Amino acid sequence: MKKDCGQQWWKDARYGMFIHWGLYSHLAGSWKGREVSGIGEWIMKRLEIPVAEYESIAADFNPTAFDAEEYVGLAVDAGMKYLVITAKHHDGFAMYHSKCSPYNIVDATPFGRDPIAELAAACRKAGIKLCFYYSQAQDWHHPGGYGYGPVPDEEKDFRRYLDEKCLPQLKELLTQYGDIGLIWFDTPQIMSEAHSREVRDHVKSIQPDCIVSGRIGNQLGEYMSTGDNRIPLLPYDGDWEVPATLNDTWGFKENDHNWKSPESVLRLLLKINGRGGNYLLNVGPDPTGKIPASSADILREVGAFVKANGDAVYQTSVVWDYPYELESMFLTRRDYHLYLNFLDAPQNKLNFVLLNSTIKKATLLATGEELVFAQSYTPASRQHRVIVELPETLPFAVCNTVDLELEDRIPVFGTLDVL
Ligand code: JFZ
Repeated sequence: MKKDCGQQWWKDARYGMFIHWGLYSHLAGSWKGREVSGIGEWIMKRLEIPVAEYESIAADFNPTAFDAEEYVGLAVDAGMKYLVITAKHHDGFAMYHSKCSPYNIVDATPFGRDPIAELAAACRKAGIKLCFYYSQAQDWHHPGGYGYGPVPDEEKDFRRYLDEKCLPQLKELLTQYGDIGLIWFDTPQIMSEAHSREVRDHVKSIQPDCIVSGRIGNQLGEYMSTGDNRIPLLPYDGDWEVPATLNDTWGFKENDHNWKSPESVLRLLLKINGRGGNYLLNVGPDPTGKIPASSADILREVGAFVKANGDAVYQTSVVWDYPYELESMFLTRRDYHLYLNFLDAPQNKLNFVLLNSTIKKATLLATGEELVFAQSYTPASRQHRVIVELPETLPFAVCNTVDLELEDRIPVFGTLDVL
């Protein structure tokens, strides 16, 4: 069945911020001199830290540099429209004030503040949609949760976990912080269809407009989530999102400096948008509660482009019948407009084939400057060609956008096989 999340704000948003933040952030990727390989938020499981020892991290967790306005301000500067924060990851620790489990940031740490309440206020002020990640199946702290070490999964009383923790915590999250855009469920593992349905219905009974993400399990999510940085190879007819890291971990690791360049982030964003998807890009706050400067710098640089060229990003629809991929130009579209997002332009020209629609006008999107263009047709090869002349200096170093206003509401493309 075609996935349709039913929420226009999400379809229009196209770009969001993922935040992985929890007790694991305090460890920054190592514990007792051992470094975790791979993703940092899995440190408890990967290094087999006993529950009681992992719990004791809470006593030292004091991320006083956390500033909700700064997080939300960064999302705004980045051009992102929604924010998904880990309310509870697999480690079972609640990053908000939970009344049904004392294992939470307010009751178990010297920090004592509820960052989710602070973020909710900042998001409301800035017009950013607040959303939660919630690990509904894995809980390494509750005896009934999948992955809880001391009890084999086959012997888990998952019902007890659902009743004591998962369902009541979801209720808290959906009643304590105003309207929630979506809940990003994850790793359903062996959850039965009845359990996935129960969790989904529970969310909908409290906030009917809250979207239930792809990984609720048993095909019951309202949109499709891909793997980390993975773009579907074939067109996907429905709502989908790519969750993606900026380096090689979701939770902060002090030794992971493998940052993607602003250029590769932009390439991903535009490629995803052109194929009709949303891009959910992750940041991992450090032990002090700050988003690393290297992440913030990348997001701001990409954000400058996105803000000046928002028409080519937000509210865009899929352009999927363009017959091949261009190496350094990404097409996006929106009502009568085809956007040519290009990373480089030899001889100050864009020169490409197979757009059959008639162009009414060409402008440089960021400045509104009108551009000279020519369209030609070669009958022998049945090939349409477009040449757009660009100004000598362009506003952005990495990527710029030409806005083609077309006669057709949906662009018509030729096919390669006539060449
Ligand atoms: C999961 C989590 O285990 C991980 O810690 C992080 O939160 C990430 C966003 O989600 O990891 C997954 C789950 C599914 C896939 C990839 C990573 N997948 O389907 O490709």
